[in-house]
Amino acid sequence: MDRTLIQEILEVVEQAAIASAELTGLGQKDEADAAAVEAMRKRMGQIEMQGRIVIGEGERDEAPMLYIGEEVGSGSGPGVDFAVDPCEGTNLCANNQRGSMAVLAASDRGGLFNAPDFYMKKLAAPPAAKGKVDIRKTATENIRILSQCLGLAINELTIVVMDRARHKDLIAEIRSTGARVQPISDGDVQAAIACGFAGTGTHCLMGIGAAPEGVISAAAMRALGGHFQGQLVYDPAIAQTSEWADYTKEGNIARLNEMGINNVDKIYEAEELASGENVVFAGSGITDGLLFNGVKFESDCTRTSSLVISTLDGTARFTNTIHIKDGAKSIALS
Ligand code: VTB
Repeated sequence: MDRTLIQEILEVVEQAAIASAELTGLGQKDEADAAAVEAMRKRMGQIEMQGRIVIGEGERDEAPMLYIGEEVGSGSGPGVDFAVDPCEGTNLCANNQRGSMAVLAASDRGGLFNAPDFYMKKLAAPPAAKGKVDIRKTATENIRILSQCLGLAINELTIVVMDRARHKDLIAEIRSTGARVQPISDGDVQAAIACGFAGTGTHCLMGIGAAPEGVISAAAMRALGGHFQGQLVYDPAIAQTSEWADYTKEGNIARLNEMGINNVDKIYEAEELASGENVVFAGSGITDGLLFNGVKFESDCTRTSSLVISTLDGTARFTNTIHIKDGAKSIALS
């Protein structure tokens, strides 16, 4: 991977965000996802690389495009692995709510964990708390550590947790410490990355979300120097999801073993989930969010707001792009 790739990767997420944003608020989550997938794949095809999807829209028989194992790019050039979520927060997009974005992580060959389509317990925190908070500790202990590391009183801390039945006890425990809980309906990638920046008002992400999204969050946090740990969740009694109504704990363990994951309780550090020599995260807002705005359609242009975090040059670049329409007559600065 080299630095020229960063610009192309930015354009990939911008195009996906624009395609999804055409459908914000229309209640069409699958269509919004499909539009983002198609735009992402098309732009990736123009990049000189031997790209490969390691986390995508599903297995080959479930997804027509950006399926796991799909080769993307021109077919010559550097080998690059991608974890993609072309429309992260499809419900947020369909309902025109905050926090939907087009995201991907990229790395050298073999540099991203091939996460199974399972759940993952996650802990994200700012760089100052990296290696100090620990997913093995209780929420109460981690909140005390966070308070010390950040120099903030416990009641000044905001902990984001996905609003799910499985988190009832976790939310009660966090509140019992005096810290504030911010429940979110979807979009734990944005919440995790927001912990990496001071001033977002988000100090920690706790709880269980999806594993593939965990790898994308981990890539961003590794490049930022923030804290991220994940542990796969295979017990339906813990995940409490209707999607696992017919699954058993034993059956899930067997599925993980078949995928080559034998230590099913392993705790993964950010550096293991995104282990490549170089790691790039790119995200572009579909709807407005904590990190950047969503796509704005204007008569003479379309505006996108994005973030690329890269270990290649040690940068987090916030970018506002004006996509000029043919015959444009007047484009405001912002
Ligand atoms: C999780 C979360 C994502 O969808 O995948 C969630 O990581 C789905 O969780 O950010 P449930 O199965 O519990 O509903 C998102 O919120 C959006 O893709």
